[in-house]
Formats: sequence, structure tokens, C-alpha cells
Amino acid sequence: MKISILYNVVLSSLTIFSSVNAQGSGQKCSRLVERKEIRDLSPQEWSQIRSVLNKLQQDGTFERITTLHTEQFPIGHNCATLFPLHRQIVRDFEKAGQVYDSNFFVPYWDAARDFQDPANSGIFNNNLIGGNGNPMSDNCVTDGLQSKWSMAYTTPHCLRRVFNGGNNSIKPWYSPEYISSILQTSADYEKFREAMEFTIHGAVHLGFGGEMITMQSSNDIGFYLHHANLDRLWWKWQNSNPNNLMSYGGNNLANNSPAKLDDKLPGYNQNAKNVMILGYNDMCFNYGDVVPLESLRSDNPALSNFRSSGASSSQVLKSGTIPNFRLSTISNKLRTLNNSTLEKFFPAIKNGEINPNLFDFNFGSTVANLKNLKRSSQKKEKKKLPLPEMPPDSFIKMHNYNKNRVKSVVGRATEFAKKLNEEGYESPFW
Ligand SMILES: [Cu+2]
Repeated sequence: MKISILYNVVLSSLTIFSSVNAQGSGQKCSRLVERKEIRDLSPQEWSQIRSVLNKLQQDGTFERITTLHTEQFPIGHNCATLFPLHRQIVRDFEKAGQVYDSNFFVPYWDAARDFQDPANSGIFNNNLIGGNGNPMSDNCVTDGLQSKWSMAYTTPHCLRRVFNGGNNSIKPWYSPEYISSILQTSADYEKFREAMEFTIHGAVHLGFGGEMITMQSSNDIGFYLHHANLDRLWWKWQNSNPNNLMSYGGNNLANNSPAKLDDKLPGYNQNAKNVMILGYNDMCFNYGDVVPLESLRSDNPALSNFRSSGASSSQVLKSGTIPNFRLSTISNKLRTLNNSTLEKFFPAIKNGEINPNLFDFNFGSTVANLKNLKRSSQKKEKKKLPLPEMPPDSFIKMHNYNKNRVKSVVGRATEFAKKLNEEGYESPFW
């Protein structure tokens, strides 16, 4: 109990960080909105957000951003710009909404939580974003937020979805355990980008099908929920280690040269560097379950009871002061894995590091009004992790992915699932 109180103190002291400026990240925001998981919204919050989304459809924002996303697609995916460009796109969309309601924010969908049976996620309910398209009527989505909308780009049409699992189901995708493993084992930006882009990023697009597997994916509100979540995970990774905060690299496909922080983001008068740190420049938003490195610093008053003089932030992280969310339960389960498995996939657990940014075991808020929206509570008998699949060739081709790179990333994810299954691990997220 004491631990969780401290944690709240840490969260509410987000504004304490200050040395980011010293890294040249620019102007601090005077005000931030906090992006919440869509199931953590109260019905009132969702209804306010929904009314802004309706306006963003009417005023052409969906069309504008989808045009941009389509035109910049070849240099905004399959390369370094993936994360900063989509951070900028989601923020652009959010700012357009704030014209109507200054409290507007883009919710995120923690899709990994629904890994075993995504189509049964509460987000697909009629009162949120609606479900699968209707195969009898051109795969148009006939319920939820966008059922009455005509998407303008490229030519007027209904929003389409074609869930990829048959029978209105979506194929299982990547678990919170695997996302956590990516957070713990990606040594640099390029590794993190590939590990995410070829797994959960693609799997969610493919699961929706329809619009979401085209370059016009941003016509589907699911795009924004999903990309806000990917952005949250990037921000987690950035804040899991001081070296990650400004880490950037790989290719810049716009000029076929090594990516640099001052590269322009496709379609925007903005460089990558300007979007790296949330809370600065235009990036006036945050995520409640990411603890900024700066607030984990040993000179943060919230940690004063625990700091030992001169402790580095990583020492503070290791000292056990940043609690535990559901980490203790879950990581106790994981701790029973073989040492070699831990070393390979969960080095933070093996080393006793409890930085919450190294885990995607969303500990959520206490407000969970929409949480009980599961369409059915199917209890599966086997709690095995699903074995990932390669994305179809059409998807690989559309993104111009190197198939061998995708194979290698998906291969690692497959090895992960097999190992945990072999060792008798059962996911508590079922
Ligand atoms: Cu995209």
C-alpha cells in the first residue's frame, strides 16, 4: 500500500524534470494532456472525445491526415522515421481536436492486453469504435463511431474492416510479455523499431484488415488508438535507460542515408529531434504509465526517502523504490522461467531491475468504467502463448520490407512463445 502511494507521488511529480532542456530539446510545454487507455475513460470522457472526433471527420482532418499518410507512406515506414513521424501525426490530429476542446486527447489502445482474442476486446463495441465490416455490404463497418461516416480519401467510401481470423475473429497477436521483452532487449533505436514494426505494429493493422491494411489506414480511428499505443511504448523504451532517450538511427529513406536527429519528418516542417521528448515543443502530452527518467532521478524529492546520496538514476531504479504495479505477481511467474530464458528475453527480471518502463503490464488507473465491456468472457483452458505468423507477402510488399529481416524478427518472437510454453508459463492476461 505504502508503495502504491509513493508511486502516485512519483506520477504527480512529472513536472519536476528539468534537465531535458540541457539536451537541447527546446521549449517546455506550459500544459500537457494525459493520454489514457481507452478502457480507462469514463463514459463522459468518451462522449466528449467522440463529439470531437465527429468534428474532425466533418472538418476534413481525417482526409487531410490520410492524404499525408498515403503520400509519405514509402518514407515513413520501414525506416527510422516510423516512430517520430507517427508521433507527429497523432499529435497533429490531437491538436486539430483541441481546437474544439482544449482537453481533447487521443486515447491509446493497449492492444497487447487483448492478444489472445482481439476481436472480443471491448473497443469493438457499438458504443466505441464498432466491429468488423459487413461482408454482405462491401465490408462496411455498420456500428460504432464511424458507421455513418463517408471517408473522403481517396474517393468517398464507407469505412471498411475485414477481420483476419475468419468468423468475425482476429488472429491472436503479441502478448504483454513479448512487448515487455522487446522493451528489455532492444539495445538501440533501430532494433527497437524493427522489433515493434514487424510484430505488434503489423499484427494490429492486419487484424483489422480493410482500410487498416492500406496506405489509407488513418481513415480508421483504430489507427490513432494503435499508434498512440505504439508511441507510448516507444516513450517507455526511451525512458527505460538514459541512453535510449535520444537514441535514433537506421536509415533515412528520404535521402538514402543514415538517419539523424535533424532529419526532417516526411510531410511536416519538423525534425525528428523536436518530437523526441514529450512535454517539449509541440509534444504537449504524456502517458500516465510511463515514468519519465527525469522523475526517477535521485534528486527528485518524491524519492527523497529512498535516495542514497549520489545515487544514479539507474541505482534508484534498482533500489526497489519504484513499485510494483502488477509487476510483482507477473514477474514472480516469469521468474520461474529457466535462467537462460530470462537472460535472453527478460534481462531486467534476471537482474532485479524494476523500472516500470521495462514492462508493459499496464497497471492502469482505478477508474475503469469501460473495462467491463468485454463482449464475452471466454475462459480458455490453455493459456499458452500463440505462435506468431509471418505477415502476408502483400503486406511485406506494400511496406517494401526486407523479408529476411521480418523473418528474423518474427522468428525470435516465435522462439519466445515456444520457450515460455515449453517451460509451462501461463499468461495472467487471459
Ligand atoms: Cu503509418
